[in-house]
Amino acid sequence: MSLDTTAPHAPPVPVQPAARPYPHTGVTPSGPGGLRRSVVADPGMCGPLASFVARVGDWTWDAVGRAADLDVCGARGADGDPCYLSFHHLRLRTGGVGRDRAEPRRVTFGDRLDLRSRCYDAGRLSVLTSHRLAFATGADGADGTDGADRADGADGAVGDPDDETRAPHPGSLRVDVLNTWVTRGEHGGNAGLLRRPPVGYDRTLLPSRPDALDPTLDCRAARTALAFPDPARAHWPVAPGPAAAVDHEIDPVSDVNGAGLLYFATYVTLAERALYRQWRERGGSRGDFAARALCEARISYFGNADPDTVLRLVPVTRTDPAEPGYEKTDVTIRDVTDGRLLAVALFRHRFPPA
Ligand code: KGJ
Repeated sequence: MSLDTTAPHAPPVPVQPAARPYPHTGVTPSGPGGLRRSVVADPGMCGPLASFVARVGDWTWDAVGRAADLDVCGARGADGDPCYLSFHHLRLRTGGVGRDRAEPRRVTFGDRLDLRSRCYDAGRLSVLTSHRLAFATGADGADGTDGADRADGADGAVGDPDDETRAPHPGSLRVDVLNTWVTRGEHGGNAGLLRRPPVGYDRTLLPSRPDALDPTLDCRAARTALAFPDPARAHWPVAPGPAAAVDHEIDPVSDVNGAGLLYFATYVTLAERALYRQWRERGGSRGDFAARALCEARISYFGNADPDTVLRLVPVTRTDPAEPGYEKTDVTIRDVTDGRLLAVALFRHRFPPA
């Protein structure tokens, strides 16, 4: 035990030693295509939503590599060219209400998290990975559970098809990610990626994706309607204020990944930045923007772009007429030069948390 010496005039306050180390990268297999991972949140995955999403991306590649028994980072096609397990669709949903909502931004240094992931064969060279993440309350589940129960609920095992479309439980969040194997076309560059399997990829090692987890129809609709289908909120009016299109020149300092592609998490950063700028132009404060609770974030990736490209982001925000602090924003990302659609994103926020 050590003593707090920062307040010399106050009686010494005993400081408890930090909990004993948690298995930082503890990973155990969990049924077909599945794994369970113990995580201690480190600075690299905390703060910006995109940092958290980037970590989910790393977990996804690792999970697929284990499930399909493949070196995902070193994958190459029959011609020897690199193949990338590209991010095609990502949907993050948070469980809980008010300040107890399990939001990525609530994750802070040292949090113990319990991750359950399962990879599914999603056809056409695609893999769907479903992640469920719960805040654990002690190194070994000091609340009397082992943390995993909190991720999945007591009433459904991971992999139970009946369970797969469930919204996340209070205290947990889920992220469903669709990845597709791609390579660069014969002219190189990022604009015309092609579907291509790497040598050694055996989709039969993965269980089949439950139909309810298939995002294809929604993504196809989003591509034409520039918003994901959402009949329950179709009556929400567009919030008054400027459309606030934001142009962004792809920044080689921060936007490009180690393979020279526009990083999938960068799309999230740019879309959120467009949202923030529009919020400010509507008169919202910095503090209020940060105080909003994220209910859902979703993005479909339709194309990539070369580093000299200028992107145009257009956010359209709608407000719940029955609860003015409840908003959703659809964001499109295009190549300014030819108008090519690169992505459609969605964010749903509640403010103030209730
Ligand atoms: N999500 C789900 N389904 C989709 C999506 C999507 N985003 N887009 C299209 N689909 C569905 C369509 O509805 C079609 O369904 C089918 O997929 C083929 O679409 O009508 P159906 O056949 O039933 P499409 O557009 O014809 O596919 P392709 O032309 O073959 O293009 C697929 C690509 C994956 C090549 C293309 O969508 C693409 O380039 N997407 C961008 C991927 C990307 O750049 N991601 C971020 C890059 N970075 C990373 O991934 C990484 C690893 N990183 O670290 O940054």
